[in-house]
Amino acid sequence: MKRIAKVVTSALTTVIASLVIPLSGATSASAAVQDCPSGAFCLWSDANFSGVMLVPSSVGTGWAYFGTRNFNDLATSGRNNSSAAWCVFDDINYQGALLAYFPPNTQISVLSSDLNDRASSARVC
Ligand SMILES: [Ca+2]
Repeated sequence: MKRIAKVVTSALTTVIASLVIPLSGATSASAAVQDCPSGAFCLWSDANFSGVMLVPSSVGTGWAYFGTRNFNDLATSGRNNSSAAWCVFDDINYQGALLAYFPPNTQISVLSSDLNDRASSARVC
């Protein structure tokens, strides 16, 4: 009986440990420029690559409307880790003013106040 209890306790400990690891991983995430994957183009809602991060390159060579991820008119900083240039636009479907141009492997830590919180789409350009 004692041996069975020990095996059950051990199994429960393993299950609990496997439940705790994903939770702690999710809560420890904090946005930083290093979070932008290699080869990706990334935008953040706040200055200096902080706040919520959106990765327009994750859907291909363009993201036509940031509102699909509740990121419309929020971008404040960006990092281009890709070998292609990326352009950020004021309106959906790559329309409106060109707010920012990111040559390959460049970053903007804070968009100027007249361009901040306006981006609605981005694509390779
Ligand atoms: Ca906009």
